[in-house]
Amino acid sequence: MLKKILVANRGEIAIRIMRACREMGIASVAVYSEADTNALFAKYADEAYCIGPAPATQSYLNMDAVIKTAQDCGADAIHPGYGFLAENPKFASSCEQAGIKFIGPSSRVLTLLGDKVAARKEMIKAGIRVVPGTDECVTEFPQARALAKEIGYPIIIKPSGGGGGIGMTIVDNEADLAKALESTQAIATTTFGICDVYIEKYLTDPRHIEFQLLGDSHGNAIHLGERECSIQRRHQKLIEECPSPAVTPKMRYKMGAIAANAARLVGYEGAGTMEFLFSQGKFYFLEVNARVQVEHPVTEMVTGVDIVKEGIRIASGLPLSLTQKDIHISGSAIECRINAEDPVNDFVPTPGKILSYHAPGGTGIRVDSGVYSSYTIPPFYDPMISKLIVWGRNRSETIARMQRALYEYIIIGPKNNIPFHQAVMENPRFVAGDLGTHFIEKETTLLADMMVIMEREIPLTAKLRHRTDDKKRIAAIAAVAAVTQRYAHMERMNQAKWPSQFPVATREND
Ligand code: MV4
Repeated sequence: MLKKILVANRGEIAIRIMRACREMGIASVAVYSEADTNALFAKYADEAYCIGPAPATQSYLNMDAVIKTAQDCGADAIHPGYGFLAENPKFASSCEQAGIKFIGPSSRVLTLLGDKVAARKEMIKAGIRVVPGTDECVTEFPQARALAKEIGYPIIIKPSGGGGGIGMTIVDNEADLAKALESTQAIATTTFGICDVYIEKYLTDPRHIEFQLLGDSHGNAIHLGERECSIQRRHQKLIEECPSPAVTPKMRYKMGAIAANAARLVGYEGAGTMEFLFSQGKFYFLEVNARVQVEHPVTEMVTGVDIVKEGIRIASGLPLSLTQKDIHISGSAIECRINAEDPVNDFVPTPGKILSYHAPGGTGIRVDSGVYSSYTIPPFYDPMISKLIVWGRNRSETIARMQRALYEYIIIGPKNNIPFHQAVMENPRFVAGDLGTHFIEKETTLLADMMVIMEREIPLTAKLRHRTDDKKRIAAIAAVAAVTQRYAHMERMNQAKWPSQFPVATREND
């Protein structure tokens, strides 16, 4: 088993990984930027080292600094979490060369899956249905015109070096094709350093469904069911759930086996996800996310499997602790990403100081976060405050419980998207499980619904104002302190005794 893991990430996922380390008796090391000196993850770790200034390019993305820190402190592995260096084949191979275990797939597999055209070909070989489209990347206009005509409009042009939706262009007709091809190639070059693009048939408002996979170094691979991630905005997922309301046990059994088989074929090691578009009862392969994902907890809640621990076991060279037969889906789980962003002002990020904080609790609640009361959310990184994950025996119990948890959640300071989540949890289409990737654009009443919800009942936050309003609390403490000091002084002077009726500042008089 690995003995000491350096976590090359920040925030809630860094803590998530260190929690797994602690349960497994593995020492944890944090690396942090100058902006994260007071972050919870840097305190939670057994050791913590500052590796550079706030911008990620000078800290969390600095491969040499991360690897050197691991060598200096004697870590035998690096866990990359998600984002930053997680799917970087160059980083994985640098770790391999430095004799440090990269917790995730090999650099060979990362290279293969990072090239979306190559990944498509590999999945076709494994017998997986892909969206109708091109087998090779497209460079010249005449070639693109012929292929688009064959596929049929609308089509979508995607950068081969990308993924996650960045730089994709939808084209409705041949007249727009030349310009779209040129601009997508330009974006691909500037964003990913590779000008290669490919063309797919554009599916209108499909569902986004992904399978959680685990593969080990002994040739075993299993799936942990699917997640539905259709509620997203500008390629940012906001709500995820497991299982998908659209997937039957039979479909899960069949598609899961196909996905796990493909993972086995490519020699996939660690935790990963296979993304599909789901349209008219059919799955179409999109891409593989070769990392642990933000939304992995919903799968953990319904399967009971600790995905991060399994990833660490796999990286230690151990076989999976489970077979496919051990995996059972029990109940339903939903995750709401609680972000520091203003939902009534086009979701602009609102980093800043958390003046008061109280997370929900009780049956079926899990909160993964990296914040605390008085912590300042820095403006340099993504503005996620926490992930609120709720489990229930069935989807309606989960929704009711999520509504209850959102009611309990108190975050004073930065504006946040809790009202947005409250509006979605009451939305009839959401409650019916009628989801699609264009859900937020189509549900045009969400903004007005938020306003109604914010006015409707006195929130717990308001009822607890005397506890959560910093100015009021400080005034109350100051009043008590002033009186205490005065009597202490009088006692010292032996001029007075403590009165039996001690004057206490009340809630109303401060
Ligand atoms: C698509 C698609 C429709 N048809 N591919 C977005 C995330 C990335 N993993 C793949 N994405 C999509 N791929 C085909 N063939 C729709 C999306 C998509 C999307 C695309 C462009 C702009 C916004 C989008 C929002 C959700 C899904």
